[in-house]
Amino acid sequence: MKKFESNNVIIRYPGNPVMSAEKVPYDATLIFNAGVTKFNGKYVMVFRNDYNFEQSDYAKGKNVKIKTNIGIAFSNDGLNWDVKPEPCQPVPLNDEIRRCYDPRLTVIDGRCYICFAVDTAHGIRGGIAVTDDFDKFEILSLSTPDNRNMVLFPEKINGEYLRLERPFPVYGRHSNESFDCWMSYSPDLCYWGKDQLLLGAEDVSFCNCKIGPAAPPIKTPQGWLTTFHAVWTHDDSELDSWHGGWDKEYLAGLMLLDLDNPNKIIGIYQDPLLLSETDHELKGFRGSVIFPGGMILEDSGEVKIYYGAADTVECLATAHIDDLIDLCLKDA
Ligand code: BMA
Repeated sequence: MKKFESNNVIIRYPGNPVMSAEKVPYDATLIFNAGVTKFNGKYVMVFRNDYNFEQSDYAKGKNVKIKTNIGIAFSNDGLNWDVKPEPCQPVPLNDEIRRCYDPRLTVIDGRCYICFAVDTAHGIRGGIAVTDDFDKFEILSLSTPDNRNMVLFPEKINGEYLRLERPFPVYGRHSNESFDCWMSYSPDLCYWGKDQLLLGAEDVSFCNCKIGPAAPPIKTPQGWLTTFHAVWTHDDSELDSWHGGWDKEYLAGLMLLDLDNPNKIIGIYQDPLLLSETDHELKGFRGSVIFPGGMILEDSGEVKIYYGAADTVECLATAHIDDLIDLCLKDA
């Protein structure tokens, strides 16, 4: 891969990470890949917590059994967070549904929708639930395997709900992990169809593996602005990790979709928007992983981008909305 740098319109929050295991009042090891939104006047963060192990277990050769739950935090400023004393479980776990992770939040018409992945006995499924209080969740849909990284648009477009998603067609693509960004439509958030390819992995210069959605899109007068994740596999070198053998760098890309027809990409920034450069990003459970899960447009024009770093902590970077749009349109 050509040598890239995060674009200089991006400013990392000096107080990073905004969320980490130390701030969580229950068993917690890795806090990452959070969904973040504004709901009822507060910032809400719903994060993935992998626990029941620690870094030294790998050095000791212990049989690591990772458990996962979903934590919730609230904030008045998007920077300082109060974590709810107990984690939650948006989907009841059982012999079939074994783990829920990577939550993403979208507020539509005053209700908060949460997309998530679940590991099941029969494959990875993407789900959507709705909540009004982050206590009770109503499951609206669970896809067939294998699909995940679902994110919802914050309003109906031409009378339909839309989501971005990432199926993993292991038999149909030319390599084992060449996966793309798709979209589908729904009249009611339960039934999904009219599936369309949005962006192929081969069209992203900083990807030699797979891509998929990242944070849910935000609306701007110029179009739907959205991040995506892209993976570059380093066949020639190993990246920092707790478990060894890690070679996948996760980078964040940026694109702008047509307001009325989001299946049309108006502009895509040709370089990565954000890639691992700080210690929080380069070193951890899986170093060099950046995974945006929440993007908030403030009235000032500031965009807050929340991203999981090294599958270990949750970080924040900001940029001005006009600069982000310019990046998408400069090569259009
Ligand atoms: C993916 C998911 C993400 C994670 C990434 C890097 O397959 O598990 O949650 O951030 O790998 O480990």
